[in-house]
Amino acid sequence: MHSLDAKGFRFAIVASRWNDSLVSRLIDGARDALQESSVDQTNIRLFRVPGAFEIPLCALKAAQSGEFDAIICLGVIIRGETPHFEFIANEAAHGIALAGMQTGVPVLFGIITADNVEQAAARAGVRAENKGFEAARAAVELVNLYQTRVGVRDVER
Ligand code: DLZ
Repeated sequence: MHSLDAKGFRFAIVASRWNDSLVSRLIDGARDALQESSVDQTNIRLFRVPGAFEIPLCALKAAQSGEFDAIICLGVIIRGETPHFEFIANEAAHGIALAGMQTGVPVLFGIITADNVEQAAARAGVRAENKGFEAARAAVELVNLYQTRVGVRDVER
């Protein structure tokens, strides 16, 4: 595990409301990871969308705004009895990748895709067992790698 700091960088969390009790745990995990990397609470904005299908557009708009150095996408998609799961999961993954490629802003995939609630809950635990924590750690690594706001870091330290 790296111990990078991300002080001065700004993050958006885009989180869906479906399976909210689990998504809330992902949001907590992401906030924990950012806090551990010295990110100020005021530099974290949370946007909520109805379901995972709606995450990509919100992520794209956040990335296009120029207000954020990375976007962390969080959601929980649980397989049901219809092909809904495949459509939603595929579009969410594809749209999130596209948002990053179109804007050059790192857009992280912190979406659990699980066969059932138990599987999903196991991925919404603590630290390394939490997809939100994991995605936020990756975001911290990437903002350091790309230094999106070259110069600002030095001034703020
Ligand atoms: C409709 C739907 C279903 C069946 N399952 C999920 C899910 O497990 N996780 C999730 O985030 N969203 C789900 N949705 C909602 C869709 O993502 C979307 O919000 C609606 O189809 C409206 O566009």
